[in-house]
Amino acid sequence: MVTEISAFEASRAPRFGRAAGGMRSVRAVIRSSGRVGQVLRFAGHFVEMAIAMEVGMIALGPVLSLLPVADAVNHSPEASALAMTASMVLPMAGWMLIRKHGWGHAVEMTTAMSVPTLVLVAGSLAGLLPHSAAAVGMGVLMWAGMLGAMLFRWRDYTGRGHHAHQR
Ligand SMILES: [Cu+2]
Repeated sequence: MVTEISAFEASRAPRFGRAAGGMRSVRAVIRSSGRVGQVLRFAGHFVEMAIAMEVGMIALGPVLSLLPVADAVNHSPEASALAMTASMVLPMAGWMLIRKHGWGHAVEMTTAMSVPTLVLVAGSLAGLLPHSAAAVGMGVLMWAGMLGAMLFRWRDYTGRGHHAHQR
């Protein structure tokens, strides 16, 4: 019995060693200045901001429903697209400031993510576009805007550690 356990432990030990080594090399790749490291850090920043947006949407939804504007938001596709964009973009910008990306980049990304929706809302209210257009701005163009703003600043969002983002 004892020998069985020790044999089991012996067989597992190298596996843990390999796993630890694997973790170390994953970290080394993430920190490296190579292409793969850059892409991983870029993707990491994107995921962080996406999480801030989802958390904001989930957290601010109930708050919004308590406000006097709730009725307008529920009945107007334009108002609901604007409210949802704000509830996602503002926490994203806040998170960028916390992560020391700087005001410049936060404002730039906020603009890239909000302007398409504002344009579609304006067009919809003017009767030039269908009422459903506003939701396209929020659901698709907001994410495209975020990705675009990040690609535009590729070097800043692939930098190692958050100090790389400060100018
Ligand atoms: Cu951002």
